[in-house]
Order: sequence, then C-alpha cells, then structure tokens
Amino acid sequence: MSISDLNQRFAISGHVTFKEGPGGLTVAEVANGLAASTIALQGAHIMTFTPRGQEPVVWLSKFAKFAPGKSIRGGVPICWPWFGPHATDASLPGHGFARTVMWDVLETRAMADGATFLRFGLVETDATRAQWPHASTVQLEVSVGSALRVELVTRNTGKESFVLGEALHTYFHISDVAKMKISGLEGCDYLDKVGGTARKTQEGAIVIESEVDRVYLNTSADYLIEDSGFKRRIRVAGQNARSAVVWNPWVEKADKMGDFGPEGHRGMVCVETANAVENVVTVKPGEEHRLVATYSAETMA
Ligand code: TA6
Repeated sequence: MSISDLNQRFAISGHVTFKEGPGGLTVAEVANGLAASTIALQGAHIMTFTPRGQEPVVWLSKFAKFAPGKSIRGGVPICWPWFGPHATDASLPGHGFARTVMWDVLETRAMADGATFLRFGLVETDATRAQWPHASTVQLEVSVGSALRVELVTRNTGKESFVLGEALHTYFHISDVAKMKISGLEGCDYLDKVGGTARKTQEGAIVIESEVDRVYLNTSADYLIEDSGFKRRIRVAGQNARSAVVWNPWVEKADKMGDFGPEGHRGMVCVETANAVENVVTVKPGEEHRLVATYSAETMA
C-alpha cells in the first residue's frame, strides 16, 4: 500500500501518520499527548519510544543502517518464529525472519486514555513459507501511551501443532552501563553464552562490566532496569514469557558489528521478553499464543 493510501485508511489526527523514513522505509509516526514513537512497517519494528518530557526509553543506534531486508540496530526487533540460530538449519537467519520482512497495517485506533493503538500483520510470501511451513498467522499489537505495550500474537490456523521460539529483543536507552543494574532475575538459572554455553544461577542484581549474553530460564517476575544516571527505573513486565535475555556486546563485539559506533554499547542494554531454548512454546491447532511486554519508566528518588 502506498504512503498516501496508508494515510487515507489509517492516519488519525493527533495520533498517527505514515511517511517515508530513513533508508526509504515506510514508518508510522505516532505522536499523542503521552508519548512519541516511530514504527517501521518492515519488521513491525518499533524504532523509538519516548514518553513526553522524558529521555527516550528505547535505544536506537546513531549508526543504525536502514535498508530493505536488513535488521535495524536498536528499537524492538521481533525474533520469530525462532530465537537465536535455527534448531536444524544453520543457513536460515538468526532470530527468524519476522524482523526483516514486510508487515501490513491492519488497524489504528485512538484509545480513551489518550494512547494510540496499532495492529500489524506479517505478510506471508513464498520465502517466509519456505522457512516456516506451518499454517499460522502472526500479528503485533502496539499501544503507545505513557507506557509502551507490545503483544505478539501467534495463531495456529492448521491441523498440526508447531513449536515456537520468540523474543521482543528490546534495546533500552540508559545513561551509562556503569550506572545501571537489573533486578528481578535473582535466583534464576541462565545459559551464559559468553565463551561457551554454561548453565549458572544469578546471584543478586545484574551489573554489566564486560560482554553479557544470557538466556534466563523459567522466569516470571517483572524486571527493573535501575539507572542512577537518569534517576529512573524502567519496568519490563511480561506475560506468557518464560525466558528473559540480557545482552550487552561490550567493546570488541560492538566494534565488529559495525552499527554501534564508538562506545555505543555504553548507552544501551537489551532486556528481552522471550520464550527460548527449553521454554519454547507448543501452539496447538486452533490455539492462540500471546507474548506480552509492557515498558514503563518511573522516577527514582
Ligand atoms: O539476544 C542476544 C543475541 O542473541 C546475542 O547473541 C547477539 O548477537 C544479539 O542477539 C544481536 O543479534 P543480531 O542478529 O541482531 O546481531
């Protein structure tokens, strides 16, 4: 659909318009009385989220590359229908294909509380069907208000069950990694992916002083990103999510990736709401599975 068709069908004054964004990507530009957000139709990728009068909550690399078919460094990449490498075929893209293919806009709505609601649906093609030969649909529901609520909805429309891995791979904007700690995962087992894959147990809050790449398993609580530099706490509240991934590439890996920029790793941390590794989900015929994350920021004394 062209940008003018999108605006005719889905723009709402005081809430959302559609335009050409960086790299020629079509974006939904949300601006209401509570927050602003930019969402690319490629990947239904939430690129920014900034509550009114605050620092951005979501981090987007200043060196992000925007191009058709390429994942954007930052924002909320959607890992679907698998997380990390594919279980049996190493030639398939890491974290699945949902973040790099086109999604349609299905609905926009102004909410009674001033938030803006948007619903996107992944566009199936021969290429997606070749990678995921299961009868299914996947939609992303986003509410942009004083909090950002994201719901990834997978439906099994076929006659066979399938196994799904998924993550909302959210990059958070922090003042400095040295001024940040993450609580809520104390006592959880995790797979430490730095230098092998060892199973460990989290003791105390998470402090990041070197590369961190961990999949926490069988989780349930809210996670709090406490940032003494910005004097704020970002709350990550998940539903139907049994894993959490915490990632910061640190210097060497970020330099190799080429889209972080110098010292880029210092201003971000990924805290991902997920179902991964032993927490993958079986979706039965006719069933719907809904992965939910709500991100809100609170001032710290
Ligand atoms: O979620 C953490 C992780 O899987 C890391 O291992 C790291 O490589 C990262 O995601 C980024 O992956 P990407 O494919 O976006 O470069």
